[in-house]
Amino acid sequence: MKTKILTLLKSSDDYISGQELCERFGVSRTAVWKVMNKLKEEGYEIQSVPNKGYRLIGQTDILSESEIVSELTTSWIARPTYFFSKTTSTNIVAKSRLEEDGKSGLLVVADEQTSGRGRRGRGWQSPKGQAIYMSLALKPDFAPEKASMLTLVMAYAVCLAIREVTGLEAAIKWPNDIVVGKRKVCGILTEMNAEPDYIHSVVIGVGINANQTEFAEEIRETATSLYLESQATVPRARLIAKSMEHFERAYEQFLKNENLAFFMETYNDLLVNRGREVVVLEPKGNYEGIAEGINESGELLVKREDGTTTEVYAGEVSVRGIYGYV
Ligand code: BT5
Repeated sequence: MKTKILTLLKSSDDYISGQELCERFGVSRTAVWKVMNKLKEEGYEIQSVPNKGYRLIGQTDILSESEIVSELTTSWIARPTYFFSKTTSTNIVAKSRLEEDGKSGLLVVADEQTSGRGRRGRGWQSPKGQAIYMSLALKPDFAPEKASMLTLVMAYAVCLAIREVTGLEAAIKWPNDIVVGKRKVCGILTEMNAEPDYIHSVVIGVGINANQTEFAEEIRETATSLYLESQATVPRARLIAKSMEHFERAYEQFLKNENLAFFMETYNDLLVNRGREVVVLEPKGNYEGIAEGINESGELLVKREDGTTTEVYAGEVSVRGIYGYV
């Protein structure tokens, strides 16, 4: 009921009377009053005026299950959403929730991570109260080798959501980063539990630097936050909800043909690497070339000096700009 009342308060510019809330939700005045107190405890500013009712004032960055759900417009992605004020890694929690008989599409969000993870054993700095840490767990029935495309679908969705919510010109750094200017604002880690021909679970973890004002020494040169770039506090719950909305739309398209042909052009327009010299860091050795964009399998096409084009598979490599991170 708290989420329903919050959603109603958010959609109304005017006061909503206690009587109306009681009738609409079939509860007592005391119950409504208790919900209002809970919301105030969570940080919402709620005006209550005798004979008029309740009104929500101000826009704050509150991260809670109710706040996220009150912003959600998806039909099955991020339903349910589980929120934790602190966790080890949302990827770990999402995987175990799904495998303990959870629903495909469940989302785990945290306000802080104690062991945030990057790819291949790297870490993800996850301070409290400033950023977004979320993991979407899916149980798809396509072949395991297709799962790496989900990283690209998520990068696309989050990039569109960042643009929509902040107005910043966010771009995708293939395959798993989003950058603003030349610095990283988001990293994505897709992990899969599969047999050779069967996926048990895929977890797509997303870390977004929303409102940090500073970064640790070792990433100061390459990281930034949406707040630092726009000088405006980002409503994290809204950004989460918008990302999920774009993901749901794109994922349903993806499922039709199990390839990325449907968004290839728009994706390539958002690609920061396009037309740039890149170094491909492969386990077998590095090479350079010009990144031309992705193909419908999500591979990055890199034109080599000898005129040949290599299709780089997202699962195995990193790509750097020739003079630095981008
Ligand atoms: C990534 O790895 O970029 C994937 C990050 C995924 C984080 C999310 S948060 C929710 C979910 N739960 C998790 O435990 N993880 C996911 P990679 O491409 O390997 O980049 C990692 C590197 O980025 C590190 O080695 C640092 O150099 C740098 N880094 C660490 N924290 C950062 C931050 N907050 N912002 C920007 N760069 C960061």
